[in-house]
Amino acid sequence: MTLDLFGEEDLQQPTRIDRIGQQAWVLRGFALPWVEALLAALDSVLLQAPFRQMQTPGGYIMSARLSSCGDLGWTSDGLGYRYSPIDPASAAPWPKMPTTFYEIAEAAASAAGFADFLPDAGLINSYAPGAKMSLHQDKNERSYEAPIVSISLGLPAIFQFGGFQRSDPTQRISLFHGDVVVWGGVDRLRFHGVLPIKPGHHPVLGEQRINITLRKAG
Ligand code: MD6
Ligand code: FE
Repeated sequence: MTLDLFGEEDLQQPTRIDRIGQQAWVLRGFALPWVEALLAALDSVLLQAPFRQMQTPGGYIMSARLSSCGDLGWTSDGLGYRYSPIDPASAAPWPKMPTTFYEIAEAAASAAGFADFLPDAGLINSYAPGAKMSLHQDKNERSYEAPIVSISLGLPAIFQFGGFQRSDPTQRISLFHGDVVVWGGVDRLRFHGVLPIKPGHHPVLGEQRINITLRKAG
């Protein structure tokens, strides 16, 4: 047996954890140990299902571009939002959920107190500078029992985390490359959004922020 005194584990920063709700947590840098594998897997998903712009049910064009992977992907056609097993752009099933996505989802959920999280939908948002996400609730999933795990990559964002009414006050939380937000339980239906992304250049992702949310939708 060899003693690995200075293995990778020993060189990692301990994760900083910020609590933003009773069952909502920001795990700072949590995805960094996986980030190379994560980006490679993301490239492969995006080759099969490229980012596209979508329309809200109100007829607006969303400023963030979207793709999906897993058994269920997110579609919006002006008639409403829904999860679908088929990517309307290719008329084929969504790309498989990469192993790295499962690993991060399970590890982050578990660190936040949610055991055995097994997502079936991975939503991928790309934000160019100026793009935003208005306050919304994630409520198109069949059940709200499972948490949501959200991975931030690239340019930083200011995340708004509110209450159960759109007009409730919001916390503003900066999210950086590698940060993971996990929320569920009593906080699962809180309104949240992303303020317009500030112009900038990220050394790995360039002029872009990518957010991956892993969910149990079906
Ligand atoms: C974003 N995220 O961070 C947008 N939803 O770009 C979300 O809308 C979101 O981060 C549910 C849970 C976590 C999230
Ligand atoms: Fe959301």
